[in-house]
Amino acid sequence: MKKKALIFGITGQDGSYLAEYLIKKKYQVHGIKRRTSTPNTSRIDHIFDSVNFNNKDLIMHHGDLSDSGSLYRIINQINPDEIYNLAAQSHVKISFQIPEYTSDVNALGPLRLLEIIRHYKKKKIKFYQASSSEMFGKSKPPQNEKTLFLPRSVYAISKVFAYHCVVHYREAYNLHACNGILFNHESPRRGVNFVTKKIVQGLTRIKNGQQKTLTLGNLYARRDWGHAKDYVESMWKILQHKTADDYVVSTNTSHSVKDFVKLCAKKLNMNIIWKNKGFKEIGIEKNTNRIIIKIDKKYFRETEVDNLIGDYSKAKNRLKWKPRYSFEKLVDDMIKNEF
Ligand code: NAP
Ligand code: G4F
Repeated sequence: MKKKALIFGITGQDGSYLAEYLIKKKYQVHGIKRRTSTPNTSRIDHIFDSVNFNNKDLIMHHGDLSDSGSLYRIINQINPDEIYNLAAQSHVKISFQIPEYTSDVNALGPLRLLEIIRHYKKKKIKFYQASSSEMFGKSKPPQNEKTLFLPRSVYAISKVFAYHCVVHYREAYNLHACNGILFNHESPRRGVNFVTKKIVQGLTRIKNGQQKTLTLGNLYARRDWGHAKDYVESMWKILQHKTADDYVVSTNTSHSVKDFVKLCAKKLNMNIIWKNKGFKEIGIEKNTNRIIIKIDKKYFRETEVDNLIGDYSKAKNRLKWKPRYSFEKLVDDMIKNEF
């Protein structure tokens, strides 16, 4: 009999890659879709029959992390072996605008799932929680599993709450519950309001004459960027280990937002000359002498996470996991998809 995996957040970047990965591993995959006024399944339409709402490998259900009844009904109906909770209000900047909603979904959502699993009688369900490097916040890099959480946004605070719930339910009720503390990971399927996708899409459009300027926020924040395809493999590996535990998943390198812009521009044969400082900083394209990069303070956060570099030694040693995509290969893959 096929193992059953239930993915919350299947319509998102990671959920879509994880669904593909688990289908290849011969799982029967179940996914949760929240109600939307227009279809939100574009990332999984190639593996999902949207007319019949399922196919034999991928079965979709309507549900919402803020609705306990739907979570209980779905888990009981499916009787899954593994649950991956990737669902979240995942945008850090937006969590400054909708803090209560962010907390409800990101903090109470996983708590609701853990409570249902705790009382579940049919089998021992393995649970994966999408924790985040944002939890480290102000802690100096490199960050590992022992680094102090010093969160800088309600998004990060909500993830810290969920992280501790996972550890608590593991210790108090012997649940096989694990945290993957994933550093930033991107792909062609990344949401358009995250900085990497915004840069790749913006510069490609400028190159093609479809857009004049790309307006960004803090160019000097540094992130440890990996590829989502590599990172979903770590999620599965985390749940297969006989001992439930928490793991950092990262590349152990960091680049600034400006580095990302420069590399992307170089790959598109655009030569940028930088002028001025602070909010007045601009990027001018040498060939056309036009300003193509501008800064707007509306894209800055009230509190920023300056530098993230993950030390993934534990995942490497125990799970035999390591990233395959370099920073450069990631940028190549994202650009390729724009043409
Ligand atoms: P994403 O593309 O924004 O996907 C989020 C998913 O959650 C979507 O499927 C979304 O559904 C769903 N969702 C949102 N609110 C929901 C609710 N109330 N009930 C049910 N589903 C809901 O995010 P991602 O980049 O794939 O990230 C996956 C998870 O990893 C998130 O929890 C994120 O916080 C975490 N994480 C991400 C990164 C990263 O760099 N990507 C790093 C560390 C941790 P819709 O499609 O309907 O919006
Ligand atoms: O792409 P971002 O919005 O990602 P951020 O805030 O690091 O969060 C992502 O990674 C987390 C893991 O550490 C996840 F938990 C979270 O769910 C999400 O996937 O911003 C990256 C950096 C920030 O420092 C931001 O200030 O880019 C800077 N930035 C500069 N200009 C911008 C922009 N960010 C966005 N979104 N848009 C800009 O125009």
